[in-house]
Amino acid sequence: MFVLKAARLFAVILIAFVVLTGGCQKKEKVVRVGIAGPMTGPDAKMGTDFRNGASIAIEEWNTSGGVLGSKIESDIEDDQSDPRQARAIANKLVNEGVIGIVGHFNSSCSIPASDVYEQASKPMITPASTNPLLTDRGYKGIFRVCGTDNQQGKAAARFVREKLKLSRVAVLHDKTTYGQGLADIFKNDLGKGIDVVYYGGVTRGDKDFKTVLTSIKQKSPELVYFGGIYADAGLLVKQAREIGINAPFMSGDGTIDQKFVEIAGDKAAEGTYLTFSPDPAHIPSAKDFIDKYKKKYGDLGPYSIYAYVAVNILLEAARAAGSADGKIVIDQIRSKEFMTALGKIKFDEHGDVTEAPYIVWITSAGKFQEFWK
Ligand code: ABU
Repeated sequence: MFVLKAARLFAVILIAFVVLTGGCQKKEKVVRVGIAGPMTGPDAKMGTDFRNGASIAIEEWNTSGGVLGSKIESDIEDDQSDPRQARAIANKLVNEGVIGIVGHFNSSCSIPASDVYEQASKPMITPASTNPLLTDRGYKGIFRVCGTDNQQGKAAARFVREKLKLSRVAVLHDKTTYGQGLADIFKNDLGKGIDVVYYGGVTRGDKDFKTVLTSIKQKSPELVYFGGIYADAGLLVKQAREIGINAPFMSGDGTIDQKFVEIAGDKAAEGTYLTFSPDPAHIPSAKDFIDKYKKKYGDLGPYSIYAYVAVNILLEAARAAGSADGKIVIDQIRSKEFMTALGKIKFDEHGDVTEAPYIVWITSAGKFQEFWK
C-alpha cells in the first residue's frame, strides 16, 4: 500500500516537473523569409537557382548572428509557374508570417501574387520578373532587383537595327505575360525600315513547333526573335535547324540558361543572341558569392545571384528598420541605398532599380559570351 502511494506521488511529481519545465522552455525566435518560385515544372531550373542563391544569403546571416536577435529560416514555396498556385502560395506565406518574400520568377505569377503581398504590407522583391506591369501599378512594397522588358526589348531592337542592320524579322512569343510582352516591346522598338514578316504565338510545353516554323521559313526572315523561356526556346531552335531555317535566333533573359543549349544542342544553339545584364564575374563584389555558389552547387544560373542579393536587401532593410513590421521594412527598402554583390542598388519610386544595363550575349561552342553593348 505504501509502495503504491509512493509510486503515485512520484508519478504526479514527474508529470508536474515535465509540464512546468516544458512550459518554461524558451522557444527560439525565428524570422522567416519566403522564397517563392517554380521549384517544379517547366522552369524548375530557375526556381532551384533562386533557392540556392537565397540559402547562401541566409546561411551567411545566421553565421553572423541572424537578424533582429533571431535566427533566419527560409519558407520555400513552389508556384509551379502557375498564376493560381502563385496566389495560393502568396496567401500561405502571408498567413505564416514571413518578414517578406523573395520571388516569384514568372511575371505571370509575380503580378497576381503581388496583389496579396501589397494588401498585407509584406515586401516582395523579385529577382527575375521583368514585365513592366509588376511595378507600374503604384504599389508601395513591390520591388525588383533585375531590369525590365522595356529595357531589354529596346536593347534587342537596337542591336538588330544598328549592329546587324537587318530588314526582315520574324517575331514569336509564348503567349505569356513575359514572353508576349517582351516580343511586343521588341517589335514596337524595331522602328521604320524593318519588316516584321511573321508575328505569332506558340503554346508553352508543346513538343512540335514545326507547323509554325514552316510558316516562318516561307517568309525568309533574316532573324527569328522569341519571347519565352529556355525549354521552348531550345526546342524551337533545334526544330528550326532541322527544317532548314538557318537565320540566327534571338531571345531574352528567360532563355540564357545552359538548359537552353542542352535542349537545342550545341550546333543548333550556335550563334543565338540573348539579351541579359553584364556578366557578374566582372563585378569584384560578386566574387565571394560566385566562389561559394560554385563550390556548393556548381555553375550559377542567370538569376542565382539576384536571389542572393534580394535576400540580403530584405534582411538589411529589416536590420535598419529594427523591426519585422512590413510597413517599416518597406520604407527602408524604398529609402536606403544597398551595397550588394551586384554593386550599389537603389530603388526608384516604382520599386525598380535605378540602373539596369542590358547587353547582347552570344551562344558560342555551347557557352554564353558577352557580345555587344
Ligand atoms: N524575366 C525572365 C522570365 C521571367 C518573367 O519575367 O516572366
